[in-house]
Amino acid sequence: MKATARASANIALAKYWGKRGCPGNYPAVPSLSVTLTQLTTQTTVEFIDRLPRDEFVLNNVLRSDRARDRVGHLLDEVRARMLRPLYARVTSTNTFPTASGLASSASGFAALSAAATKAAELSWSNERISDLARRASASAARSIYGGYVLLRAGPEFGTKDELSATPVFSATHLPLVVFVCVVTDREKEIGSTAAMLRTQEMSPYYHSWIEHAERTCRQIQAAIEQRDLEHLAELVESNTLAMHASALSVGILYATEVSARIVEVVRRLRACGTMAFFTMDAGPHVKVFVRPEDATKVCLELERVEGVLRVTKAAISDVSIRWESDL
Ligand code: 2P0
Repeated sequence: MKATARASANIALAKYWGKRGCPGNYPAVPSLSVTLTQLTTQTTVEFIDRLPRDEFVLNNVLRSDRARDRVGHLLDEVRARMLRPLYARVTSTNTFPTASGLASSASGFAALSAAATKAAELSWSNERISDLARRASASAARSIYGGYVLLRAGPEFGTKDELSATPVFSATHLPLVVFVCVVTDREKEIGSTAAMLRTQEMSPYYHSWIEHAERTCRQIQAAIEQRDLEHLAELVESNTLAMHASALSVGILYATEVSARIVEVVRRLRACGTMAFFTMDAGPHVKVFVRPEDATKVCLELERVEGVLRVTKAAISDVSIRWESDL
């Protein structure tokens, strides 16, 4: 009753920001992401006889806080399907630093969902594992698959239906290099779950954001299909700026002056004919997408920006979940 799985982080080109009112963690908007090479979480789940409660060790630290409770809730869903439910020891390691500019909840809950269902000897499909991951953290549903991955919005009214992500294009359909520009080592002050809830409760722009997100996600998928990088660049930037504007309207400012400087560099590169575009998540770090042939030149420019601490390079991976036998 033990299994190990590894899952990759992802970055959304069309953002998930906002939840449906019904229980079950259904997103209010569709989102579309790319799965990244190298930046992974590896998780081992072992269901153990007579363990008095779930244990969660993250990056060699035993956790007894909200992180452990979130892991426990996901395990409860798995236990509900086990003939003999047991508590589990969960050991998880990120292959990227916690302050690397990438949230680890997507790869973390994806690896946990894969490892937990296998350890419980449930032969679940990827769709069902993706649905399980989504209930814990919606972006984790996308990290079950490689390439370009779509997660639809949840139904508007109460439901218990499955909602899983779907791979829509392979990495080779439109290969891009991603630079994660890390601008601070400080933990963010407000996490994405709390921030998106505050946005949906209080922002005067929330309904505009929902409309914009639905439209731009559709257009982003079409631009990827047509390999239309110019249009894709405009749409991805518009989508992330609208998400940040909705958060800003309730007093949440994630971008810093360093983020703004990176955005300026990306705009200058594009104005001078180098295809580059940016996106930002619930933090000040900026992710920059470029063609593989422009990667070296763009990396030098990004590393030179005042205040940038590190630039991590990744590509799009066609695989996300790897099992112990493949590691
Ligand atoms: C995304 N983010 O699409 C967006 C963009 C942050 C900004 O998905 O509440 O940790 O656990 O479902 O998945 C981060 O949100 O939120 C996120 P919950 P999650 O990548």
